[in-house]
Amino acid sequence: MSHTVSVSPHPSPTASSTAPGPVPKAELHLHIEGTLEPAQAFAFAARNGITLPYADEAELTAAYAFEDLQSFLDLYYALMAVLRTERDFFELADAYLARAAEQGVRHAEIFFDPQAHTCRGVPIGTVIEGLSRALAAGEERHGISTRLILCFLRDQSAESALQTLEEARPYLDRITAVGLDSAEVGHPPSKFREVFAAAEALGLRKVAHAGEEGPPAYIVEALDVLGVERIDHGLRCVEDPALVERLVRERMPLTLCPLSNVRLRAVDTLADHPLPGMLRAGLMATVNSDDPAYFGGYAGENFDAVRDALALGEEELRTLARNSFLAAFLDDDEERRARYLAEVESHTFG
Ligand code: ES4
Ligand code: ZN
Repeated sequence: MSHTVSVSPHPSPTASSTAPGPVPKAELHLHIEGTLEPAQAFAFAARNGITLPYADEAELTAAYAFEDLQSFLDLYYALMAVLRTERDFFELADAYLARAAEQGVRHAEIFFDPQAHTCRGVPIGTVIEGLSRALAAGEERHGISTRLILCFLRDQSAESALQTLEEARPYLDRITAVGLDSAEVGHPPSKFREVFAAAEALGLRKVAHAGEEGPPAYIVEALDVLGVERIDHGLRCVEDPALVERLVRERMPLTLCPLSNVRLRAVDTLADHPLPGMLRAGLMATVNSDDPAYFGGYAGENFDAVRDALALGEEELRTLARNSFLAAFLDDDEERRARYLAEVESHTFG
């Protein structure tokens, strides 16, 4: 062999950055409480003097065999008992941003559930100060721009949602949008007409979970009654061809969460996920992680899983990444959106 290979003791930054990494993407459907990893839950429990009803991480992880949305939510709310201080919320969000950055996430719009904390006596200010401090440092510490989305629990009353919006008033400079999550069936979007109108009047953007377990009619209500700008999940739109046509025409973003759909049995297996047909139909689909600590993966694992199970090609993956930035609430920073979109177009898949 006559080639001379120069080996430098420190790989140059250019050499390592030419290796194809994960495609740059925005995460638009991520519940920060759903990033609570078993090890972190035990660590927070220990320092807050809380005893979890599980002997160790393995026993806790074994409880992650869900039957449906409600069986997941029961554990999700129970484990939140370990989140008590501003430090807990800061560390939770900072740890998420670190993991997301490794997987090519450049921008994250993050849900939180204030009512799940205020009902336990944790003040909304503790939650928002901790999360927003981590998010504000996200760019410098992890190279990720962020937005914060306050979600109302739809299985709580409309009055409780209104009171939560009122409690959040002093912190609205930290909040971009409101959302709607938790147990869907029996709690249609129209129940929250008033609070979404109030949020809009305060200058907040609007999203809502719809069509995860609930029927396509809930997606229509979220659009027509709440005036949302993205549908979280929206999976069941495929049951209503007229609705699909409308969503395509309006270029309405859908924040799909494939691994969540498998774990909560919205689809039988990942190979049965309707994502490829949704893309072919022209729907503005995005791929997200929902509650990554519970559902087996962060944004990168969700991208990899759909690529492998659904045989998505480079152009479909590029479309998903492009859609994520097009659907992001970056209207106040179009230069940044353009930079992210240019990165997507020039990305080389490995
Ligand atoms: C959620 Cl997967 C899902 N659906 C509805 N609400 C939620 N809150 C956290 N994860
Ligand atoms: Zn969700």
